[in-house]
Amino acid sequence: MKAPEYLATNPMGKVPAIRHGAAVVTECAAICAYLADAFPQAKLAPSLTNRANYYRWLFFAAGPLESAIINTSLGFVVPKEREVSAGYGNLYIAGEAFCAADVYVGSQVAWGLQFGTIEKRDAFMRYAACVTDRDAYRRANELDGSMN
Ligand SMILES: N[C@@H](CCC(=O)N[C@@H](CS)C(=O)NCC(=O)O)C(=O)O
Repeated sequence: MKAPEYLATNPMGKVPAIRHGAAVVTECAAICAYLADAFPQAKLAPSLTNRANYYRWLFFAAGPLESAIINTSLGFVVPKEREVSAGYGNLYIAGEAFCAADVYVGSQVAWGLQFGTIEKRDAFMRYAACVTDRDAYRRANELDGSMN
């Protein structure tokens, strides 16, 4: 990736990069958007009137999400008082501790995994485990069970 031939394609020396005719595209999100437009028959780009969420998620994943994931993997924690300056704020559903939003979002995820309506991805499984591996969750289940 640092060889001159590859640097001629992507001067940053990073992957991925694609060449399509005369066009060179780097950056994952840009590649996705480019390919969706270049091959409309695949129907991967919504019509212009339905692009609000499409753009939001492409840009969110490319910017805040990538930063959050890399920063976390490097052990960099945004100081609480500086979260307003970070595009992603923090990694919690709401705030920095378990809360009612986790109860509800966690229940939706756990039920979805149980009923097969949510794909069993590692991240979803880990999140569901955090929510269900709690004394309060076990107590609530016992109470539910005793009412049958
Ligand atoms: N923001 C870039 C990230 C690209 C990136 O970080 N690629 C890493 C691999 S995941 C890479 O090529 N690292 C090798 C290097 O920098 O030498 C994108 O969305 O494509």
